[in-house]
Amino acid sequence: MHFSTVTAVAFAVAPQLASAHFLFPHLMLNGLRTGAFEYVREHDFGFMPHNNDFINSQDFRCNEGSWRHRREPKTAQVTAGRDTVGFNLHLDFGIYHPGPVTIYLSKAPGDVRDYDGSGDWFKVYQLGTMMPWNGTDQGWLTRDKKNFQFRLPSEIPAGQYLMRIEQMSVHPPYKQKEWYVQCAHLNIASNYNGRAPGPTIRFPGGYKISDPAIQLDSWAKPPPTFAPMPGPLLWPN
Ligand SMILES: *[C@@H]1O[C@H](CO)[C@@H](O)[C@H](O)[C@H]1NC(C)=O
Ligand SMILES: [Cu+2]
Repeated sequence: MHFSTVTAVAFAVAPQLASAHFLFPHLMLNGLRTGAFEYVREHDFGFMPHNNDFINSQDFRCNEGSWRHRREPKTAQVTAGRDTVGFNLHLDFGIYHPGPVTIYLSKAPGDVRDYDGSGDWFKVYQLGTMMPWNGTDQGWLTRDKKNFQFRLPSEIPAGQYLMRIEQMSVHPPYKQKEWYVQCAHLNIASNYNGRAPGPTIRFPGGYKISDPAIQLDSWAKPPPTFAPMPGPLLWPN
């Protein structure tokens, strides 16, 4: 499904859906929004959310159908310690969904266009709630944001990488969540040759339903006052 088809259907069928759900087709590169799917691997799930079963699927890496789109995007040339990267939502919408946004990197054995994301992932970005947090949707720093950017750390070995963004929406009842993931293609120039980035996890397997982040109950009374982040510690740590 191509971007134009997705948006055309969204507007024709249910305009509110286009703003209620989302995808991340734009790589952000030094503050500039690149074209839709120019550097981002498309998938066949459009802007629709997955439920909690998704964390146990191989599609949790880069979303359903992304493998067959792997040769479509370009690979962005970037430099560790210098360039800022990230993702922007489709149509420049804000995310309108409370919940953490995390970004991971995984080094391809060779050409990232042939990499399925089955290797190790380390986390380089996360955004959660204000501290302290009063438990409301308004307290999420991710809410209403449309792009998520960070400076690439210097401590990344040179090579080609999948960069994966994930949002876990916490608004469904109790401990149910909605999941959104998308991957971009990076070729990272770097002089770093220190210890390997970590801690690392794999997808699936790296997340469990029992993880504190997923156990967050946004419908609890009284409301929660702390929202643990999904996944391991940030690199560098
Ligand atoms: C919770 O915090 C947010 C952000 O500061 C604020 O907008 C909202 O009014 C607060 N809500 C309550 C019920 O305290
Ligand atoms: Cu939703």
